[in-house]
Order: sequence, then structure tokens, then C-alpha cells
Amino acid sequence: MHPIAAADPAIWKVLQDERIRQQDGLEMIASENYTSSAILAAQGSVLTNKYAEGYPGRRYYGGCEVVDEAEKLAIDRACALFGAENANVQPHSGASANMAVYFAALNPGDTIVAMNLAHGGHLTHGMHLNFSGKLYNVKHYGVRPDDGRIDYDQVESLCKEHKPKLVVAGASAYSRTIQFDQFADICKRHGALFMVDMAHIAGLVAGGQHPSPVPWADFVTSTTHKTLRGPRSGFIMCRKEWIQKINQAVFPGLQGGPLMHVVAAKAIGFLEASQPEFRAYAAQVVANARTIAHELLSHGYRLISGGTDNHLVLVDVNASGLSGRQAERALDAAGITVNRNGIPFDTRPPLDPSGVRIGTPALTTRGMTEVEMRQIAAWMHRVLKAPDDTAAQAAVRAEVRELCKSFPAPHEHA
Ligand code: DSN
Repeated sequence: MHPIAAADPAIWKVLQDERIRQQDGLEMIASENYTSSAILAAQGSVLTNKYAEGYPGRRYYGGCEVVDEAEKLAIDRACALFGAENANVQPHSGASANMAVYFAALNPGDTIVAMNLAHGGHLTHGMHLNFSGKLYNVKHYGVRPDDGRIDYDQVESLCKEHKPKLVVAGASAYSRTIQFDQFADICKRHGALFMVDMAHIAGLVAGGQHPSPVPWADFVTSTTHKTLRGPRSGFIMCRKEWIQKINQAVFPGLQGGPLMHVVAAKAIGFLEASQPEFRAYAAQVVANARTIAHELLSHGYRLISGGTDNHLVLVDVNASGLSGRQAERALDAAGITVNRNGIPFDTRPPLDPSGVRIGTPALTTRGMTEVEMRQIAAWMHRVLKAPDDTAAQAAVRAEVRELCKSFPAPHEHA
């Protein structure tokens, strides 16, 4: 009997139900993925027992000589993978990685120029209810109304007018290549530091499918669990002159003991992402997203920016007569999991916005390619054109379950 089943049958049932849900359905939330069994195992390892406040060789606890090796491996592998000068692999999440950069580089009240959440940015890029919006003076840029692409002229004019200390690039719901060189030029002209939050695209950067921000930015933050396919966590890379301030900002600035089991899992994730197979994976993620975009366009849907260069597609379902919530629910009933999402210049409320965000990282990990994407887009259309047709949802649900049997999730191989 599994030790969890013996210790806590209620939680064991949750784990089994979720395992089955992840196997039986099409996971298309753009920020989710399936980790390898090695990464899952590292997170359930004895390293969870160890306190290690501080950094390798400079800890505040005895007995850290073994976990030091894990952290050194994670740092070295992150730097090698992305060509960075230095890295801190202790942030528990992308949000705390971003917070650490702000704490290292800014004082409360300083000005930041960052992408508007409503145009595809992130909470921690200055949303008014988030710490970033409360502590700092944030001026937001967005996308152009005509083509849905980042308005670099607006970034420049905001910098000219507000003289920010920091410019932030990076997004949660933006389907086009981000021009880090253009951002860096603007920062240079206006004397601003430059931070890129590459959480969504980190795996595409590692796999050569998106230009790297590392040569251009003073700070690069990321999660490790999206396209990068590591454990649920964060990390920071920076130029060498900043590493001391970044390290101090993470510990003791905003965290206590690092999660050494997760640091070890991050090391495995960086190793996996440096393999040739990962480059092929990243290329397939993009090819799959392009196929979904092409098929949805051919079924008459409106896509923000008209398509995609990366792992996600943002669909304006309101233009097809649905709300985002209605579309999310109908697709969920059919076994296709996406999230409702605001679209730029949305006229609907955030809890029931006009869009859905669709991503391909998780299905690509399961081995699906263009053939399956065409089938999935056809299923999406069948469900969305009649969102109250529960018989159609049930029929698609059965077909989805059949397809999923041929593409086992990584944890089903273990
Ligand atoms: N904004 C979340 C997402 O992209 O799903 C992650 O923080």
C-alpha cells in the first residue's frame, strides 16, 4: 500500500482523482505542464527535511554540505542554459522572484513602466491590488488596438515622461515575440534598468524558439514550471554587479529557508531543458500553437493579434457571441481545460471576460502534434458553436478520453 494511502485516505483520494483528471483530459492552460517523474520524485525526497538559510558555503545551519551541492548544480545549470552571469535559484515562485528584483533595485515610491495586466501583463507588474501596484508608482503600457502587438512607441513616451527607474517586459497572455532589443534601446536612452519576466516563454528561450532576454536585461526572472517544465517555483538571473543585492533581497529580505527539495528539482529541470530533445519539444510547442491558431481562424474565430509566435493563443470568444466563462465551462465539460482571460480593451468584467487563453505546452509534453491539434480545434468549434448542447459536450468528452489513452501523461509511465 502506498504510504499516503495508509496515512491519509482522504488526501490519497485527492491525489488519485487529480492524477486521473490530468491523464483523461486535454490540459490547455498556457501556464501549465507535466513535469518528468524525476522532478516529481525530487520534490518528494528527503531534501524537504533540511533547513538551509543562507547560500552555499555560507549557511546559518549545520549539516548543509550536501544540499549545498544541489544548489550549486542548480545555479551552474541555470547560468549555462541561459548564458547568464549569475543566478539565484531560491525564490519560491515567479511572484517572489519579481518582488526580490524590485526590493534589490528600487525604493518604495519609485517609478516602474510595465505591461498592463488587462493587455496581457502580470499581477506583479503593478496591478493596483498587488504589492507591486501598492508600493511603486507604476505606469502601464499595452498593445496597439489595430494589431494587438506591444506598443513600443508608448513604452518610449512613458519613459520620456515619467523617467522610470525600472522597465519591465514580459507577459502572461501575449502571443507574439517580445522585442527585447527594442526595450533595451529604450531603457538605455532613458537611463532605466531593464527587467524581463520570461516566466511564460522560458522553455521557448531555452529551446531556441524565442530570442533570449539575457543579453539585453539587467535582471531576468522566471517561474520554472510553465514552458520550462520544471517544478513549481521561480528563479532570477542578473548581471554580476547585482547578485549581492539580489541574494540579500531573497534572503533575508523576503524568504527564510529555501525549499531544498524544490531547488534540487529545479537543477533536474535545467538539466532536462539543456538536452537536444528539449529543443525539439520547444519547436513542437510553437508548431502546435500555430496549428490551433490556424484552425480556429479557419472556423471564423477572432484571435488577438491574429495568431501566435509562441505557446499560446488568445481567442476573443465574445466576437462569436459567448462570454469567456461560458466558453471555459463548455470546453471543460468536454474535457478540454482552458482559462477565461481578459482581452486588450475588454468591455466585459474580469470575472467573466471576453476571451479564453489556450496553450500547447502540456499536450506537447504528452507527444501530441499537428494532427491532434487539428482534431482538438474541431472539437473546440463543435462545443463553442452550441455552448448549451450537453449531448455534444458528452460526445466530445468521450472522444477526448479515447485520444488521451494514446498519449499517457509522464507520471503514468512511472
Ligand atoms: N498569470 C498566471 C498564468 O499565466 O496563468 C501565472 O502567474
